Amino acid sequence: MSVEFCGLQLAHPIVNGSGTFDAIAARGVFGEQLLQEFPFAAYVSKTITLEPRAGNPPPRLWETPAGLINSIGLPNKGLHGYLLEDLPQLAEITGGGDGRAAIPLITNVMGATAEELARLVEACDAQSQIAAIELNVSCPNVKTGLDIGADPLQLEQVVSAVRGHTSKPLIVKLTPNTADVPACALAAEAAGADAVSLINTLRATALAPPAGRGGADERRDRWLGGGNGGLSGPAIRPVALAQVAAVAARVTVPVVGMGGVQSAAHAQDLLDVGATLVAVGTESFRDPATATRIARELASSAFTQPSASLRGHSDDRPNHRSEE
Ligand code: RRO
Repeated sequence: MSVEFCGLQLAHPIVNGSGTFDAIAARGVFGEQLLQEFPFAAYVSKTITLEPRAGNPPPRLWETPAGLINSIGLPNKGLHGYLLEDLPQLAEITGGGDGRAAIPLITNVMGATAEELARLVEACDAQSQIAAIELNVSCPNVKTGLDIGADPLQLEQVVSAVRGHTSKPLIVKLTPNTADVPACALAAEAAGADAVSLINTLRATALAPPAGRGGADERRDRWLGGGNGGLSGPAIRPVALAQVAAVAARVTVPVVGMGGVQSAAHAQDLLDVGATLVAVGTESFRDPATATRIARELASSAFTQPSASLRGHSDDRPNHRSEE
């Protein structure tokens, strides 16, 4: 069941979505049991930025009937704090030893400019405990205000600018909030990305309950302190499946698929449309052992690597597009 991903040998194809499993907090709760039975075949850190960030004001979460809107706002200790405080702990958790295999550690970074991202990537490249780097390109460009990853041209420029700063595998986490996700995936690949991951959360919002003042002109406030947020969970699974299928049909680099995965069948769907790895996200908040269960179920079922014919078997192939 082991899987090769960007030169890394993984025990199985299930990883975590960045920011959805705090391994340091989990170790505090589950102790050594977490190390003995780590749920993921590779561990992706939450997003770090150059400078520390406090994150968005509360409320940060809103539950929907089949999902979760978050507006966390990437609170983090900044690069220096991550390297000094978190990385040694994460390296201990994922480092193996005592009969345990090492779990590759992937650090997720975000910057508002190519220069910021290049500094983050270079700093991660110097750390032997970090196996790979994931670029979160959902950040608004400081000049245009548009998400860096939403525009293929801008994405290609940014990935090209950081590519030379690391020899480690570079994964580009694509945004789903754009017109042509496969075009963005192709741009990332052309600029030297070793893999792409998708989907991040879908832009969403929620209104606060009416204050009860009444009247047709009552202005409802946004519920989330940050205004808008991102929707995850089962509600987005069909969207994720469509976007992963569309991207996997176009790129040659491996694809990490995610979005609403709760079961081995959901993971298998993403593998069947061409994902090499599958990430579990929101479901880990409900049950932190979800990934362990899914990996076991996949191992005990007729799990197979997706065949080349399946990868190409999509209505998203270029020659199936109506405009071509
Ligand atoms: O921190 C967040 O609010 C956040 C990030 Br960086 C992200 O990439 N996706 C998301 O849903 N929330």
